[in-house]
Amino acid sequence: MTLADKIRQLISEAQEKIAAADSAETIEALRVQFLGRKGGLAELTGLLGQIDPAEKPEAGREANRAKNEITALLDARTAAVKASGASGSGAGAAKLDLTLPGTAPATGGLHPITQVVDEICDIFYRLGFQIVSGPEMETDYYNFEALNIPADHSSRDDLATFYLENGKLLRSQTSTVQTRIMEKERPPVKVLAPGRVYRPDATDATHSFMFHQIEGLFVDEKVSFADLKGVLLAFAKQFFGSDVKLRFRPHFFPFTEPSAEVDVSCGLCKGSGCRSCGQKGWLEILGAGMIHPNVLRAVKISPEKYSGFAFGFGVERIAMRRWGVNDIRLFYENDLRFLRQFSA
Ligand code: 2U9
Repeated sequence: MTLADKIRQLISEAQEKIAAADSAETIEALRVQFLGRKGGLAELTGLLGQIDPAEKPEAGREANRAKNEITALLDARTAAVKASGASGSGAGAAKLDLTLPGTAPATGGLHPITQVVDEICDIFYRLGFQIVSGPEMETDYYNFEALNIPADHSSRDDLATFYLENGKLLRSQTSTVQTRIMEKERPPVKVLAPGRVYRPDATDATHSFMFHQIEGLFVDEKVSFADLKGVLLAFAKQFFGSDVKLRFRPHFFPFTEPSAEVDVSCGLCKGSGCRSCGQKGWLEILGAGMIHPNVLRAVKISPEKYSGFAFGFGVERIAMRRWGVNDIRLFYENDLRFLRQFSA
């Protein structure tokens, strides 16, 4: 056996022993055994001077390889043993304690607004509504014109809508989505459009330049105001609780006629009046009405044959009611102390 063969044998022996080492102490002992001043490799390289000069170059190369390889194996094994937590088996050494409670991995949670949107979509989905979405950058036509909003209406003012340099605007309501759907599809159309809307309001505790809306719409033959009340009551009972009551107050919207603002009975005082509802017993949650004939005509649906209802609400407002949040800005500040309170 040449000296080079002996060195190769030493490498295999080292590989085997290092792979089986399970503590820092054993690894250190192997380092001394193979690479120490009086170790296996030193002993073999000490023989270099006595061998046939023809065998020297190969033996020299193998000796170098042995040093590098064994060092790398020892280092890798040290890292592996450290990572597994077993740093030693001797007295005083920390051992892997399988009875210790584990460290829970850090997990995220859904944003409270997302939670409310998901829950509301879920309820309307079960009532037969299809969930749809559309662009946030819109045209004047879909945001105003098709919705029967007159040219001089205050919501068209540039203090009420964000106009863009490309002639488009940031939608100020999600009704744009339903109009796009009605253009493409024929009744029955039963859709729910959740999404972000933008209005250049000065930011304060109850206003934000961006918020979330959910609007729904149902168009078919013989859809009546009674259907609207039935659907909204079914929703309110699932979302707020089965003993909730609804109150419809007459209102005006250009895109619905007749229109109403809808209140829910206060969940705290059950209608008798308390601080939470400002002694009124009712909380306003949404707007609704029968789709204006002009809106149906704009999408070439005959108001003589078809009718429909629509409704809309602000998600932040409902989320604030649900959790008693008193400042809308908290939803957008990414403050984990606030957000963590909503992770399920
Ligand atoms: C089409 C036609 C009509 C959707 C409706 C409301 C009433 C409403 C507001 C509630 C608070 C918006 O977020 S908010 O500021 N919405 O009161 N929205 S009826 O009517 C439509 C929708 C689509 C084609």
